[in-house]
Amino acid sequence: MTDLVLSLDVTERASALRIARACAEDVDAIKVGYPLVLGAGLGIARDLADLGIPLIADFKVADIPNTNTLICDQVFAAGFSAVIAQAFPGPDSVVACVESAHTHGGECYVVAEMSHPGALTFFSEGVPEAICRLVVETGADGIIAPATRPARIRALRDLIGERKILSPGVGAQGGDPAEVAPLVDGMIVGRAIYGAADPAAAARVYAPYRR
Ligand code: O7E
Repeated sequence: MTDLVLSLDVTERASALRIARACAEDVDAIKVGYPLVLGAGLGIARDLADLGIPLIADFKVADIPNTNTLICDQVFAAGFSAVIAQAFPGPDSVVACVESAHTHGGECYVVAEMSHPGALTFFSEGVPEAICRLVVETGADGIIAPATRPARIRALRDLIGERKILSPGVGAQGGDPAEVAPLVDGMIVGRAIYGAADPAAAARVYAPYRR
């Protein structure tokens, strides 16, 4: 039904590699963000990519177009196959990420609405819908939408056509995989897997929802 994306938010290289190796058969991609890269260095991306699992760079890129290009080019040179960008800097900034991604044969996802309670302060009143329109206009590959609000995933799905939805918030944030899996292209799960005593067994809990 959906891909399982492991959000590998540990900060030590050895832990990251141990968990990734243990879960390699049971996840479809690994999302790496600031916690791991700041803790272990960007070289962790190459180590993880060598396991043969697609890597998503969660740097929520949000700068002027030139800087976005510089960031994304480094991301793809490091071994990632997708990058996540913020929409609020505007269409030219998103286009810079999309062009870098596509030049490198990768993908670019844009945050449409976040999963935590406070997200509704700014991701409200038509903003996620406007971001979805921007995603279509810029040729981005998909959006990030909240597993904590399945009704919002359904609403945003209608606006993005065939583009993909990756959805964080299953597990520790309370999102229900049975409800979310049929709605999205990838469920992003972090603490419920990497924080478990047996991460591989925790990842296999989601096996019934994987395509
Ligand atoms: O709650 P967890 O432990 O399952 O981790 C969820 C991960 O998804 C974590 O890295 C967090 O930073 C990220 N995330 C959200 O939880 N909510 C969002 O709205 C957006 C993200 C995110 O990763 O954005 C880009 C995909």
